[in-house]
Amino acid sequence: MVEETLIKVGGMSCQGCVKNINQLLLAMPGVNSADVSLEAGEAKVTFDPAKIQRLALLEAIEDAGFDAE
Ligand code: 9UX
Repeated sequence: MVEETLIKVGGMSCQGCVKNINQLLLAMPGVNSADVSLEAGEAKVTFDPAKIQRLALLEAIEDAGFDAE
């Protein structure tokens, strides 16, 4: 099962931030894909809800020093 969610991400200043967030999301078990946009200030993530919760995605982004909601 795959669920897609859109997360508002605040605090990204350059494409390095985008790359870092993309990589940290993809490294999480249960995450299938991550598409982070600096311009939109958003991350589109697909994940398996049986393996990971949306809240864990937000927490990982926040732990990296960004805002997520
Ligand atoms: Mo760019 Mo982001 O120099 O954490 S990587 S601001």
